[in-house]
Amino acid sequence: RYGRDVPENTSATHPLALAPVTAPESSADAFVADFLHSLNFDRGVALSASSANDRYFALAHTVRDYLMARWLEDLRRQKQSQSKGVCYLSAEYLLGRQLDNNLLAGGLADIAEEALASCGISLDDLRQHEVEPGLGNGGLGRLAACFIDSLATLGVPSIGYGIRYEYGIFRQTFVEGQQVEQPDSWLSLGSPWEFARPEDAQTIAFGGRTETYDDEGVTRSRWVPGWNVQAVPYNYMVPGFQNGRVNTLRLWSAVATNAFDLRIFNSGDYEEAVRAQTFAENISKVLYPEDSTPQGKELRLQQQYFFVAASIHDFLDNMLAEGFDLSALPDRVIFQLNDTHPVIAVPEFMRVLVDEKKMEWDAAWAITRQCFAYTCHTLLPEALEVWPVDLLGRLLPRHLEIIYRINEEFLDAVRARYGDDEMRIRNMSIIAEHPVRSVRMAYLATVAGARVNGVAELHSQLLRDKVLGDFDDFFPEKFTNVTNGVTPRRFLRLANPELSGLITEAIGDGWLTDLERLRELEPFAEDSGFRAAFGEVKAANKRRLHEVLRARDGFEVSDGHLLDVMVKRLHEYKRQMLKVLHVVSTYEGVVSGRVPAAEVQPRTVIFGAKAAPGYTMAKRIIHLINAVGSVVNSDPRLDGRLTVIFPPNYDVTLAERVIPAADLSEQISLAGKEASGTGNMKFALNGALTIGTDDGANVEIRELVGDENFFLFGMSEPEVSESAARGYRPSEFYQEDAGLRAAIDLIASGAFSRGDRSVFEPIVSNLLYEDRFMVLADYASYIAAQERVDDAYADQEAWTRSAILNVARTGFFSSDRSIRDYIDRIWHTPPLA
Ligand code: CJB
Repeated sequence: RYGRDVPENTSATHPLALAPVTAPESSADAFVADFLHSLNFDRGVALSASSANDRYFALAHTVRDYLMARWLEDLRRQKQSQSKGVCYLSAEYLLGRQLDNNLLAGGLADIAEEALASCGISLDDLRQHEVEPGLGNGGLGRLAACFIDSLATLGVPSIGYGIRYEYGIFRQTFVEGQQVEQPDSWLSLGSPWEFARPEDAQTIAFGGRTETYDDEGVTRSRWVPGWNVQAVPYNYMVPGFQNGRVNTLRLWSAVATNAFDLRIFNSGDYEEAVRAQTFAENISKVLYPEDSTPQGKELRLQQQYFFVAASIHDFLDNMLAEGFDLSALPDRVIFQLNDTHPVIAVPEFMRVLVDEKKMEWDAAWAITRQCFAYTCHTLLPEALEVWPVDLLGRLLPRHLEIIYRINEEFLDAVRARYGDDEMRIRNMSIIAEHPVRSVRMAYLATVAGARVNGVAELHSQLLRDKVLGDFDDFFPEKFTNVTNGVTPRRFLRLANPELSGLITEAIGDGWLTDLERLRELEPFAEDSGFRAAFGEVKAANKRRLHEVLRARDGFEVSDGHLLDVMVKRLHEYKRQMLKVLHVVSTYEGVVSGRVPAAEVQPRTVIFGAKAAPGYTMAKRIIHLINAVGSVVNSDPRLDGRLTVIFPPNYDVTLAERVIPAADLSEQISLAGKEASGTGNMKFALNGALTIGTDDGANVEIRELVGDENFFLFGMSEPEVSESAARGYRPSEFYQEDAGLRAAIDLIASGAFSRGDRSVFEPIVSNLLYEDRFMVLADYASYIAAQERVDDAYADQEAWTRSAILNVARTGFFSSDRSIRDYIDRIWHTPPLA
């Protein structure tokens, strides 16, 4: 489907330039020739002298060449058709490795494997060579990566815009059980997937002041910036799944406008001469390793403005037809704001329309309100981004004026509706007065956006009821839900080839682009032969994971264990602590002699989690997990029946190995705190059963798979709210529950810290006296649910049946469905002709 009938270089003058751009011929022999050509001519080496990196690059370039003709065609069509498209604005794209995805999308995997084998090269070795671009923190960034895959697969005219961080999410190592961060220099050997386009650079201004001036009798405002940087775009192909479509991801890199000051350089002050360069280039230097808690850092605001300003100008300059009537923009583009990070795009867009294009304010505002939509990804109040007015005014003075005017007019409308209800006005103002005067970016996005969506049913409801309740009252028509999804190409087909093969054998391969068809697997749950094959796939995935963990980290994992997995960012609301208490309770039961080791269900618990470098409590919890692991794993009294493994540096590549092997998926956040979760979907689709609270998308997973195939525990969101309102006292749970008390006391005793009680004391006292996320309140219910897990796992036939039903019933969670929902509920984009 990536055939050869592609566009003509219609504007060129040489007769040969009128010939179609042709894709190479798809055969193993042709592939060998192209691969060797790339090795010789792009890398400048002979096969016999080539390094693994040379071969990986040559392979990637060959794959690129096969996709190129379609990419050029799609770029041309998107520009020519002028139909409505999506600009997805996201500060993060957690892409994962590209090679396999692009081989799959291009339908080239078999040919490439055969071609390389004929040169004595293993495709698998080259796969391992790729350093994944970790340009995101966690769920939000991975969601953006799944969405661009689905946009391309569905053929939606779209472009993803973001930042080309020179350093992505840090590499996590453990030193004596504690997290140590190393820079992620993913570009040190270059990336074969990117195309620098310095000729499309945009100049991005900062600082300075504003002024008014007389424009032929009209008084206008303008920005007189203080300094600027160049935003250089890098394009990445985003191929659809075997549909001949290739979209674009465009990531911006910051470069100094003037590389250095030659006069100062010649005077010998080399440091000063390059100061401006360093300053400018810092903007895209490193991804902020925060997840859910914004850091009020000036550089972060610079990053945000840098990429959205570059993206808006890029779209207006390069994607619109000559003489485009700007009042038609709402029929041409929708800018989707992935959380609050890109929200500064709203005043930038207004500034362009009003100051640069000289449009009337009201007309510009009417356009803006239709051209943006906002996705909120959180419920934690502290995660709603705010920017101090001082900082924003210093960095972007004209934008601050525009925000003030938007707010003034909005509050006038609020007054017109509700009268002088000062409390309400204060609560709804885009400008917060306390503790410091700040701009509330989520409110700005809500006021400006045509639509505001949450990322799971419960989350969207709580947004309407609580976080943005006043806004829902004022603009009820804006609020909608789009439940998250994950791409089945990466997280089923590529991550779990054995299960994919089994599914395809049973129901054909239509499920890869129509995931609801997994329903057709339901009857196979009753088929003992299928169950046996399914069980064999799980066992093979476990063996494969064991090999990876052995090679990667030197872990030895036992066979025959229930594989219990909790992988996600380390955050108190996600409650890794609850999982630790379960492990400690099991351990304590055996070593105290209350439970014979022989009665313990053999389990391996795998954790994977990075903590934000400045998040002390999260880092302590990592330390505790490692400490518990080293004690539990080496205590002979457990008879090898309980193992805790915490491979460092959990990333997309490791996720693709861990998830297909898991039996049990831990989704145990306090109800009302996890907006959606997407790991939960990946596990269910790969046949793990979930132990989870009624939170985020767990609610929808449970509804779909059925109560009997899901281990529910814990308080519901209304119960959590009631408990908080009554005044939550965690120590009461400690007093009343002997098992809980024994587990906490064991941690407090220094049993996991060589007798030093001080090491984990902050964790213990936090649990006993604060416990903001109510770990102790849900402990008993969690332990009871884990006992149900043990009982269920003892009946392997029934367990496998449930696992198959999890796969069969979770097709809803394809990101293709999410994108269709965005199209129906928010974007209203037609498919590209
Ligand atoms: N999320 O990953 C992040 N980072 C944030 O700063 C805020 C939210 C997560 O987004 C995911 C995608 O929507 C959600 O599934 C997840 O619940 C949320 O925590």
